[in-house]
Amino acid sequence: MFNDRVITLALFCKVVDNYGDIGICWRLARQLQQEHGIAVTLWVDDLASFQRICPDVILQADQQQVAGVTVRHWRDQDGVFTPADIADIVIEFFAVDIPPGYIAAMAECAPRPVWFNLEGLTAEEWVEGCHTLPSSHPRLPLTKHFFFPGFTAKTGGLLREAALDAQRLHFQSEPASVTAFLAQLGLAPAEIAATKVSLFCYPHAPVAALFEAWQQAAAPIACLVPEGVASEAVQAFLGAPAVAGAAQTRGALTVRVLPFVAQPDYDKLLWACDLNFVRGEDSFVRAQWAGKPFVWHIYPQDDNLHHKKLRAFLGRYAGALDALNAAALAWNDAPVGSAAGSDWTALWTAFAADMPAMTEWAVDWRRQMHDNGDLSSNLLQFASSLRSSPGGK
Ligand code: TRH
Repeated sequence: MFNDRVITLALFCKVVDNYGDIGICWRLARQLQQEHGIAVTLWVDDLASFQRICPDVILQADQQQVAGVTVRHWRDQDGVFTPADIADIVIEFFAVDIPPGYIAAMAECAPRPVWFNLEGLTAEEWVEGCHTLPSSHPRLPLTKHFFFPGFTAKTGGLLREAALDAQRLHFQSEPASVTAFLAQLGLAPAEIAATKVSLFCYPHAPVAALFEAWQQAAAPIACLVPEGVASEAVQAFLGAPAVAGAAQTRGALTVRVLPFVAQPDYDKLLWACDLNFVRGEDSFVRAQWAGKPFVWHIYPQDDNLHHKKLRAFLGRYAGALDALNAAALAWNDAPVGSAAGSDWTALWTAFAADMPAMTEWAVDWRRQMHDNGDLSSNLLQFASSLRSSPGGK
């Protein structure tokens, strides 16, 4: 237990590849502060990337308050810390190396802080066996616990704010607000009436081939691409720079470049679209809470390890949805073995026909994920159990 005082928590996040991982850490930090009243300090090494998803961030500040969270610019591994500087709960995201001085001060605390390595999301089965396992520090009297997000009750679940469902239902129940939101992003009435697809992926996705297929589609498609995403293919399609506001129609397809919006508006975009292409971890999870069909572009890893993770997820999610399975594999350049291969015209024809079934399943899946609780609450519950156990003092 934490003696009924305000709990302090430090979350260490290193940005990968421009802004990878800050999306998750920022969401987690805000939720811990807003819903659980925790005094959160988010240590982040790259403020410019952070500013992209949270425009309030000031680039020059070593320390600042953003939405109730203390943000510290994590410049290097130096720094001298005393036990008074150490939070009750310390989270390293994705096994980042916390500054040695901070760890040394952790060992001097009484009681010692609860220390987590919060891992990346994967649907692989081994996760259930490793979730919450302890790992002793080789030299210091400290124990770190692994905490895995995941898709089953034997994992930490997925990040989800308590008010998310209500916000989505409210937004979707007022068609006029949906139309106003899309119009404010620049969509023309014909695009609002079309099948709307948001597109967020890594640069190597086969976007040009997909655009080619969509031009031949049976019904109009409006593809909404945030600025900076798939720029090369988008620019080629537009025949002009891929800047926010640019749009072009060819055949059945209109491609429109949107401004890169702040996180809450990105949710609205997912809720307003009929289909979402998402990537990495946070947008992937948000698409699941949206309860709409989605295609996941997984972050590439050495030795195609990501294909294994992709298949593990599709094994849980795609079930009998063959068209979704085939499109997701082709989108990630994973060996397919189906007749369609990566013929996007064939893939899209099958996909479009299956969209009603996918939509139904997406809602069912969302309910199942709900039943696992939410990651922040699960993590705090576990932290509290560690504090109150005899070995946790
Ligand atoms: O940033 P990502 O590419 O994240 C990834 C994953 O964490 C991956 O596992 C990791 O290893 C890799 O980084 C390095 O994609 P992700 O997780 O979807 O985060 C993107 C964030 O951007 C998400 O919080 C949604 C947000 N976003 C906006 O706020 N506005 C937008 O317009 C768009 C397109 C996204």
